Amino acid sequence: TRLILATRNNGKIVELRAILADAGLPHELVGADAYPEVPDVRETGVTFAENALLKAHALAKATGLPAVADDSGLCVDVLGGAPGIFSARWAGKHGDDRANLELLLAQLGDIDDDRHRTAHFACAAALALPDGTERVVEGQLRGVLRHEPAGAGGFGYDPILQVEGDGRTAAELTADEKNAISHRGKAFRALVPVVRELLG
Ligand code: ITT
Ligand code: NA
Repeated sequence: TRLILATRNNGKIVELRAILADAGLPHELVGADAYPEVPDVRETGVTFAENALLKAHALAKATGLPAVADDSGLCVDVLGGAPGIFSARWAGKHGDDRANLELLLAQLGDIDDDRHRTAHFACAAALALPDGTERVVEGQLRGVLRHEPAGAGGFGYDPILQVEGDGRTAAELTADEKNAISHRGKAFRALVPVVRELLG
């Protein structure tokens, strides 16, 4: 059966296909771009979980098919958890990854002590069925924010998050290495048994 990936972020789609395939999920995965007539939902939630559920329900309701969604972001401790749910448009324009991370580095500019540059990526993975059934689980990846971007892999803020317990940024990991430890890998691997239980 078909499972909709309720996202238009290509970086996420690439990772989700690999994570869900590696977890042995047998479903045919179709991105939201296959349903251009379905309008993007307004992300009015105040948590990652609420926004992930909004996105999953919108696609499930509109298509009559089960849908999974990802809401994610970077939470910086010294900024009280910001950018958080506003990560995709921190510098103003939605999805401008380069501007977003440059602004964040500028905001942390004069903080030299790594103990004050701690942060984590967070991901909420939601499943919604057309009948309104819903489940949501979360994952995190902790690290320290570098002063300069490094690495060409991944997307978003990956070049500036140095992964805890590893010397490298998330953008310096291979795709498989990132998925094995990432917020998204953790959340969606936790969602897989739920998908199996509800969809068979
Ligand atoms: P959809 O709503 O269509 O899924 P989006 O990009 O708008 O796409 P979000 O609202 O969840 O999705 O915003 C996620 C942002 O958080 C993303 O644009 C990145 O800036 C950041 N982010 C999320 N996961 C990340 C990761 O694994 N590595 C680096 N940055 C990440
Ligand atoms: Na969001």
